[in-house]
Amino acid sequence: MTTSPWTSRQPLDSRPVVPVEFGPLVARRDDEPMRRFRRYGLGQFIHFGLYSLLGGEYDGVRAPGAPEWIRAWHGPTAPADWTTIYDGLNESFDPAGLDARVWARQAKAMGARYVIFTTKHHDGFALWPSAHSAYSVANSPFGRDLVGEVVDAYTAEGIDVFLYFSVLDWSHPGYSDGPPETDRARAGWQEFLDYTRAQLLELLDRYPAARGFWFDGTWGRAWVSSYEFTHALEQELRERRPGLIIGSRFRNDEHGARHFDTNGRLLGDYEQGWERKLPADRAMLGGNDWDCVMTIGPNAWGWMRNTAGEYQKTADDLIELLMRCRSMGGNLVINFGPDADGRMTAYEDAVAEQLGAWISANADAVYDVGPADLDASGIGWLTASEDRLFLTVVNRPVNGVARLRLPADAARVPVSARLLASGRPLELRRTDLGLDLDDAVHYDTVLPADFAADRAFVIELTLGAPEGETVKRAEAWM
Ligand code: FHN
Repeated sequence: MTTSPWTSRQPLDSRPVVPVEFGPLVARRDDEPMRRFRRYGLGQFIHFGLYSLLGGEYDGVRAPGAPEWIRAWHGPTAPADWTTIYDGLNESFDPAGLDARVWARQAKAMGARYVIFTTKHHDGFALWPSAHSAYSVANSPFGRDLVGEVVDAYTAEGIDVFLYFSVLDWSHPGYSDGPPETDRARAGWQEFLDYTRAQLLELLDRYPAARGFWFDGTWGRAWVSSYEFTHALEQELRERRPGLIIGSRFRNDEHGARHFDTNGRLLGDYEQGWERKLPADRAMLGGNDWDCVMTIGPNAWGWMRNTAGEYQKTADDLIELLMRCRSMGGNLVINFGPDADGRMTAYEDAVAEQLGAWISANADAVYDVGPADLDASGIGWLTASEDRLFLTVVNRPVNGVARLRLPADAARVPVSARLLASGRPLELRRTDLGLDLDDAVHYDTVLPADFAADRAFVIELTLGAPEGETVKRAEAWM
């Protein structure tokens, strides 16, 4: 196992096993919710909250950093009394164009099978009328239960809902980054823990259709040192909602190891650290489930009014990322940041439409598939189902021949090929290059010269028993 980019975990067998009392509560699950998770393929992330009213700027001045972090704005460009101004935004929170059913219909057409929705981001503003905080939609002109509307609208479209919840909470006086050192701070921290637990149980009870929690903001040292509490709370959440899915960000062990315990075991149902990055290969994943959450711009999760100078990923970029994730058994979750009115941006609308068109034409390569573990020689990304291989071509070979390398003794090999979107049959050749010491055989799919494509396309290869064998000639003496 190779190490992950965000942890210092070592290959399991190179270190002595350390006693861990607050390690994983679950081993790799194979129940229906997790099997469903593996089939999702594409997800949608939505970042929406008070920060969406601002779009990353105030009074025409652009704040540095990500727009959803704007409350943390400080330094010479920050407006005077900035946090007070920000914290009062609930009084004008009333996104006039917000209709969760429009979001959900768009997500459905795009091909998303799950959504992760920000119930509460770092600012602490709850998008449901929480009984445990005055800082919520209940105290805004909007007044509606936005979390409930999202859960209902997406569930009605057959899209599973995961509740994003930030533990880091700037609105709670007891929240602290470092471990509390005075009696007063300890009491405040305990209040914060009670409040966090109460809100999580409240979310579970209010929204029985939600499939899981997507935790964030769990890096603070006080939270890390509260491992007994988080261990018990994870257990409580799982007991309260059997089948609930919890990612690896929620908690750490008693040695401070996050995502993975000190012995390298995953702390949750799936690996949740792949934020705006992808594993280089499948070996890095150590067999764990995972998803990758990705922004369309470089690093803005909330709406950004002015994106000048910031590259926005195209539908082509996102299709390639999606199929790269799928080729390694993961899901891609694309982030959307609705604007101050609660509407997706024109760019997001366009990307969603283009993705939807591509995915609906190539659905078999996207959803109920796993990795193929074959070398696609840089042509693209491979996914596999029971009896088919799907090669998503992103780099069309100049000679028009898409070559796949298989072990010479493979029990199942491609026996026919066609273009997935149109069904057009393609010529398939078995090619033995006759290289000395080569233990591979190649299957070449010939792309017709008259086949034009301006976007990635998928070659579907049906698998069957190999026919015929390479003639073995005597090797020359050397
Ligand atoms: O700080 C947040 C950020 O604003 C955003 O919510 C992302 C989404 O994965 N998570 C945090 C950083 O890990």
